[in-house]
Amino acid sequence: MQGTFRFSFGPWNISEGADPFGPTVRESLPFAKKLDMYKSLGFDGIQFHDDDVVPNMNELTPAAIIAEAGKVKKILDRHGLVPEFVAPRLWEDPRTVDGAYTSNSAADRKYALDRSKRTIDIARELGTRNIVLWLAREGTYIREAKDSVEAAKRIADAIQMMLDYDKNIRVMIESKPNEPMDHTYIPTIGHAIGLGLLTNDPARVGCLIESAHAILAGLDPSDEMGYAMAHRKLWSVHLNDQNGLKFDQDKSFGAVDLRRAFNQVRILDRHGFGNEGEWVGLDVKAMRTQRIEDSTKHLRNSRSIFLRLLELSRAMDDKAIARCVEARDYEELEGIIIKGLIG
Ligand code: XLS
Ligand code: MG
Repeated sequence: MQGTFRFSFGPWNISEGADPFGPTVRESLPFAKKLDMYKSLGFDGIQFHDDDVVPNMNELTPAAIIAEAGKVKKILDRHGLVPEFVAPRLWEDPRTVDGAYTSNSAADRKYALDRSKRTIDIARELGTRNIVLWLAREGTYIREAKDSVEAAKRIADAIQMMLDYDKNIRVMIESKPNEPMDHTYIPTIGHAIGLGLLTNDPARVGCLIESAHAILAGLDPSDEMGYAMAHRKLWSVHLNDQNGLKFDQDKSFGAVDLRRAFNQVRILDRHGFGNEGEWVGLDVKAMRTQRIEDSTKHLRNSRSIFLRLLELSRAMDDKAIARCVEARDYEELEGIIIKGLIG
C-alpha cells in the first residue's frame, strides 16, 4: 500500500520572527497575501486557529462570528484552498493563564468551553469537521497546583462537550510534553488516544502528531505515528524537525536528522497515510534571521524534502531489506539504508 500526499500549513507558519527574547523582525504579511502564496509553494490545504479566521472573535456575538467565517470561506473557495482544521487558540487570553479546560477558575473554564463552541461554529462554516486541540497550557508549573485525576477528567469532559455540541465534528489531539508548561497532561500520543476512551464516542477522537513534540518527549516520531496508525487514529501530522531537547524549534522537515525524517515518510507511505483524505501539515517556522522576501523557503524546502525522501523510500530494495530482517543482519540493513539515503 502507498500513501497519497497533499500538503497544508497554517498562516502562522509565515511568521514575523518574534521569540521569547525579542520582538518581531519582519512585517506581518496580510492574510490575503499569504493565501496567494499557497498554491505556488505547492500547498492545497490550509490550517487555522479560530482567530486566524475571525481575529476579533472575542468581541463578536456567535452569529457575527459565523457571518465572518462565511466570508473567509468564500475567499478560500476563490483560491481553491481546502480548510483542513480549526483549532481553538486557548493560550493567549488572560483567562487561559492557568490553563483552559483545566484552569482552577470555574469562570475561566467556562470561557474555554464557550470559545471551543465558537471554534466549532467557525469550522462548520468553513466546511471542515476537523477540530485540533493543542492543549498548550493544560498542565502545571508545579505538581501541587492541580489534581492530575481531575485534570484528565476535565479535558475529557471538554471534548465530550464538543462532541455533543456538533455530532459531525471529530477532535484531533496534538500532544506535546512541555512548553509553555513544565509538564502537560497529554504529553504523548498514547495519552491522546487514551483520553478519547474517557468520552462516550472514542471513534470521533483521534490525533495529530507533530515531529518536534514527539522528539521533545524523548520519542521517535515515526514510532509515535506507527502507534497511532495501529489504532487508526492518525488523522493528521505536523512534520518539522528539532535539534535535541530544548524549546520547540519548528525547523524545516529533515533539517536536523534526515534519517529520522526518512522514517516518518516511510511509515506514512507504507501504511497508506492520506488515502482517507488526511493531510501532511508542515508546522515549520522561518529562522529569525530571514528577510521577509525569503520567509517562505522553509515551507518550500520542507515539502520538497518530504517528496525526495518519499522517492528514496520507494526506491529502496525492499527484497534486500526483507532478507536482512529475515537473517537478523541489522548491520547489513543499516548499510542499505544509509547508502540508500546518501544516494
Ligand atoms: C504549537 C502547535 C500549534 C498547533 C496548532 O506548538 O504546534 O501550532 O499545531 O494549535
Ligand atoms: Mg503543531
